[in-house]
Amino acid sequence: MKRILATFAALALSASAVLAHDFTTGNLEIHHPASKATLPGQPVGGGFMTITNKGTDPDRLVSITAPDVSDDVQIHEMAIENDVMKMRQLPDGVEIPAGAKVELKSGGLHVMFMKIKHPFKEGDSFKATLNFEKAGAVDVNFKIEAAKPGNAGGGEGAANHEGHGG
Ligand SMILES: [Cu+2]
Repeated sequence: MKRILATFAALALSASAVLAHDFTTGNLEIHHPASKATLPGQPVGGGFMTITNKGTDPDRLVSITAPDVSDDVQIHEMAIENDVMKMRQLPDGVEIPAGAKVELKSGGLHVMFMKIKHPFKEGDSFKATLNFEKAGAVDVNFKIEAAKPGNAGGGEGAANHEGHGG
């Protein structure tokens, strides 16, 4: 009986996960891939999401493709070097340790869509494929949100991206 109840709970959870804009593959759960509307002339767009690894083996987000919006999608991290906040590309991608939740967000790890083919407009969305070392390719949808959300730090992240010429 306990087992049946647990199954029902899992079903209910996965149903609500769909509404919350989540994508699942094997042991990986990709929560709410989102981008931000770009400012006029802004050549790059940021990408944010949370990846949870429910498995017992680590995996790795190796690369991302999104040919509708960019031919060069990179994985970046923000790091402080000599008191200056800098972005640097992670050519090997991001490790998703077993049991861990890895957050890609403003001011930290993030996806960068270089030389975007058209401006990102709030309310739009675009397709992308996340390529994991073990889980393989996962198709997701990035929702484009307002450029400056009400929370502190969001505007700062957008400003940092703006100055990111390559
Ligand atoms: Cu960046």
